[in-house]
Amino acid sequence: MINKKMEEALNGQIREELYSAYLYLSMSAWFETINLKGFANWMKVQTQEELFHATKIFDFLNERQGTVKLQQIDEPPDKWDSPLAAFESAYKHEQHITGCINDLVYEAIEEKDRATQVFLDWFVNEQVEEEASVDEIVQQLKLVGEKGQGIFMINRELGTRTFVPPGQSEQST
Ligand code: OFO
Repeated sequence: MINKKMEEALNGQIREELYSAYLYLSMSAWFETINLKGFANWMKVQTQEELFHATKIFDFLNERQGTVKLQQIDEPPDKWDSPLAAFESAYKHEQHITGCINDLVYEAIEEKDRATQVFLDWFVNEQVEEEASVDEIVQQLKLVGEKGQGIFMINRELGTRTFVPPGQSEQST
């Protein structure tokens, strides 16, 4: 059975993951308003990834006879200055999430909760992918600049992304 301190920390992480989903869904909506449907698609798939992360912790807490307590989720921003600004902000957010996961690992070590440590390994690896996939798009956007054909090429490529539950197949980005 999971202890109360760890349970509380994991419930906090469910909120973080649901906020990530909310943030990327908001970015998807914004990309729709500027007619970059490929970017909007990428963000919608990212939303599904985040819901998967939240649900994975939800299931783990239940499995460890913990209690899931869903918390209030903040309202995300609803516009950005440019596609690059949105992806830079997504990258910053992923770095924040990596920090949250690392803090959870340190807490699990402190609590001598070996099962949670092993569980969190998946998230540690996932964050490496999360940061890398967002950074790749940031770099592409910097390369092509804010306007012109380059943006539409990236838009086309991002439009092909589909949701594959993490760990079940190849990278979905
Ligand atoms: Fe984007 O990795 Fe979860 O939050």
